[in-house]
Amino acid sequence: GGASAVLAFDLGASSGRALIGELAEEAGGLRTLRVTEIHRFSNRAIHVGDHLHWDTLRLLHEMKQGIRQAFKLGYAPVSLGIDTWGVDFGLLDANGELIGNPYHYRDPQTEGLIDEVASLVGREELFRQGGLQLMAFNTIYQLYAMRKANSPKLDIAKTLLLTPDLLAYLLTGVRVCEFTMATTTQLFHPERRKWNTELMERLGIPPGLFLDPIRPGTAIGPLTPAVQAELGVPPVEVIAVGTHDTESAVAAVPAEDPEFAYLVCGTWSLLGTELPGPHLTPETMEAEFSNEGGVGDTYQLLKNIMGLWILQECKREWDERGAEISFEQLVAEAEASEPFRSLIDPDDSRFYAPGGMNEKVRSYCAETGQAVPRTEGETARCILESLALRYRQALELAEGLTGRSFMALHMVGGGIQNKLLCRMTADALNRPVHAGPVEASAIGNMLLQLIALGRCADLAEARRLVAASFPVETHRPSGDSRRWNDPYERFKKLRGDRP
Ligand code: ADP
Ligand code: LRH
Repeated sequence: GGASAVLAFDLGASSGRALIGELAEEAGGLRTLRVTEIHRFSNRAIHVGDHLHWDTLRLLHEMKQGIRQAFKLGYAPVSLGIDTWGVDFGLLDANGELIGNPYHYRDPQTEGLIDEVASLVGREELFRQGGLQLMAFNTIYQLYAMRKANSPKLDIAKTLLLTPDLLAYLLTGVRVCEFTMATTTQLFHPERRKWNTELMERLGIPPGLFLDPIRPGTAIGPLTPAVQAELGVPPVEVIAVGTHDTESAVAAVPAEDPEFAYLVCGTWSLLGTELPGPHLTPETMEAEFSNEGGVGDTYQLLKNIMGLWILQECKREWDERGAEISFEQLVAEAEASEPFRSLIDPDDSRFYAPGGMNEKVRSYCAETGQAVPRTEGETARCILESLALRYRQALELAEGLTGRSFMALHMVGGGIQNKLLCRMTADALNRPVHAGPVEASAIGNMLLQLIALGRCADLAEARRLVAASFPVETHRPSGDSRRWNDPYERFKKLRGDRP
């Protein structure tokens, strides 16, 4: 323990966790990062009336428990960092108080708004000026929805804080806007590298809400005296890391080749590659890829894929019916089920909203003239094979856009605990999959703290530290990956011409 520990809070859409990172000197001067999980809590959407919200105050409470626990266990972290899912935000009033409960990005308020905003601004302009795949959850549509609903919250709001900045504010009293999260709003101009105030004005979004972005790796301030007193802890420094979880995860990919391909695999699947700047060609727009600001002056060219959300939701239903089936069991049952019996397009919009997921999978299969999954195992197999095929398509698109050829795929995130999915991906791609680390977002979060504290020079050194510290499991294609070619053709047909 002692003076070198840092604390990372990684909040995903399904769970939040607190992890301690400690730099250790090994024999021969090799440094490694030792990571210990000290607190974990569930996170989910709360239905209130017609809306879906995050339980922000409970998240704050759980973070406080994490800080308390870090000191109770004797780690005495010198700093802490927070990374979360993208796009969501809270609004502060003139007295600095949080206005209402922040919306969950799956709130139905943004339905149909991509087309509406596109008819005002033009699709090409929206992409060129925002850099992102046009997805209904992007902050721009959430704010436009509030404006359309004449939300009084928007009228009294003085400052908008994206989720990690909001949580940091509740702990420090300091308001900042961290760059990587700013780039998930679609209101940040990727070429000018500043807020797109003209676009905000056109849509009735008050530009005054937005603070100038700060670089990942900037100190925010210490815990407030009130928080210190409540928890009985010293003034730990809060550092703005790569506060978008996806960017923290990419920072922790232990790749040697700078032109690597990655898949951040959790609730969402983000497949992409790292570039020095945004890639805003018409082809990129057509392929529906995003340009998200990363740490270390990078831009991430990536595709947002619906991901394990679909399986998570099916499991939630089975659990609620009393089946209480673990992910391990589900994976075993999927493995024992017939291959390629039915496929879905994971990015079909019906899978986006929570609830009724089993029925949605069945109806998708029935409507497309396929066998309908009958068991948990068949359902899981259908979802996992479909995801692996979607990863192949996204990887091929990324190669087409960048002219790069990827010899392998790095997979990180909670989803790699599903080794069946890793093996399926290796087979579908007919390329090796390097899986690890699982807790990439939390580790990337720690790396940015270490850089800010001067204990690690830069992103390249940070990635070498990850490579030296965590095992990576390589899944090689099984040799009969040709079996995946016909299903891939079937899969592409299901998606029609869509990229
Ligand atoms: P997020 O950060 O978006 O909340 P995670 O990166 O924690 O998501 O990944 C959660 C996903 O990981 C779950 O939806 C589940 O599919 C998968 N997962 C978690 N634990 C296991 C496990 N033991 N075996 C297989 N899959 C798992
Ligand atoms: C993954 C993620 C992803 C999207 C979504 C809202 O956790 O951050 O990059 O932005 O959540």
